[in-house]
Amino acid sequence: MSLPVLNVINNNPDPAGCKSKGSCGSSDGPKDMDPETWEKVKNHPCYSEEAHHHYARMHVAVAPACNIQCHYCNRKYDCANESRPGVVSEKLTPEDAAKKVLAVASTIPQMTVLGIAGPGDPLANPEKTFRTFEMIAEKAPDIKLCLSTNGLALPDYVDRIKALNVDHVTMTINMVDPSVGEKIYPWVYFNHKRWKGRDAAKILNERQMEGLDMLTANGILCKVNSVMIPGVNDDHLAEVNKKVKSLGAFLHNIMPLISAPEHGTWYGLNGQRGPTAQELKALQDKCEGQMNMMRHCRQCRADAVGLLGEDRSKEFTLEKIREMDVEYDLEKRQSYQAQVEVKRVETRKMKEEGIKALEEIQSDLKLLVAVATKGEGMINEHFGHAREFQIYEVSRDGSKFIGHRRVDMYCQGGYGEEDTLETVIRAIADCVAVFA
Ligand code: CLF
Ligand code: SF4
Repeated sequence: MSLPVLNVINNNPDPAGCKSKGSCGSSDGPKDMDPETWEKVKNHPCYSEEAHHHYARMHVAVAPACNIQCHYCNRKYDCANESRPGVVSEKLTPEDAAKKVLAVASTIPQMTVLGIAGPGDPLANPEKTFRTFEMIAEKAPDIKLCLSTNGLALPDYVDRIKALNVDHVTMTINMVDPSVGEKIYPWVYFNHKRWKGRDAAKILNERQMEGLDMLTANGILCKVNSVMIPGVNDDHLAEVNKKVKSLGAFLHNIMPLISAPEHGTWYGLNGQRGPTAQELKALQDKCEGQMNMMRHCRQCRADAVGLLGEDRSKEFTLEKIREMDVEYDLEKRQSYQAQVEVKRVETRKMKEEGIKALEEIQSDLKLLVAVATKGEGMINEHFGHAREFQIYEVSRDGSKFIGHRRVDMYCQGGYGEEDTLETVIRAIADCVAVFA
């Protein structure tokens, strides 16, 4: 049986993590957000934590080249700024990409966002990136356009981004101090020249700050991604957070470095570790008072398709989409999304009632709980079938999504796998309850 218990412990419609009690349930958006911004973020699964239970995004891998080198990247794979290392995407021409978007849009009506996030840097491949966006803006105008970049070329393209109504730009900013940056970036290619060391980091930093300033001035929402690298920039990211907030960034997504020797990255080969889940949470908590933090990122691949955390890319390979009979039906999409909205409003109402019921409780206690879910904000997954648990911090104020922990499936062919159980228990050992 599926239970809508997440209605009570989740679904703050405010991507900003609004703390005001009972005021966040309006379908018009949170009180502290202007309606124009709410309109931009409400169906974007990355910019709104609540939306990610209902709406999907897709990426098209049209941008192979990159103009910088990050120590956590191996060029054989996708851009690690928005992707797990070790993942390779099928590269597409803009024409194939447009066909793929229409094929996905007609199969998955809750797909609302098209992102270009690699496999290299979209703005190091401007013609392919913008040609793809142009075709989608023309053929599927209801789909939001989203771009992820390292920022080096950004100041040169803000006008074009604006002209195409790309409302969402993500920039990976790992430092605001070149002495930290030189430990992350061995070189950047700028003005027909390869720059190394501190000079390279200085150029990157200046271009990123200029780009962020320009985006904000043009009313384009900017999410900042930062890779947390213990011993390199972990103590520095609070300063990055302050700086990007002061320049008007909308959301900050601090992601863990994923590093292993088999990825063949400089960090992987040199034994650089990633942060633990607890270290990541502590840093996110520290920055949270200062600005909106994203905690539901899945570090998806450059050809990801589906809800965050779900991978349907295999259903839409080049070979398959070339054979598909694609019929883009705007009306059908809109009517499906209208049903989703009805569900969302109901869910928010139940959440408000749940929060009201807590009003009498006098306690500052905060507890972590683990939830097994297949999505849509429901507790609807078996314990043994869960491939991940969503972690929530619950208190009398309601609940806050903290992150997800990947696990191996406990149930194997109908039998519990005791070795796996041990690892599941370790993954959620800091939680006081499991909802499944
Ligand atoms: Fe893609 Fe990025 Fe747009 Fe989202 S992803 S380009 S903002 S549509 Fe989202 Fe994926 Fe995390 Fe990126 S979960 S890696 S934050
Ligand atoms: Fe790799 Fe992306 Fe960094 Fe370029 S920006 S080096 S593709 S991680």
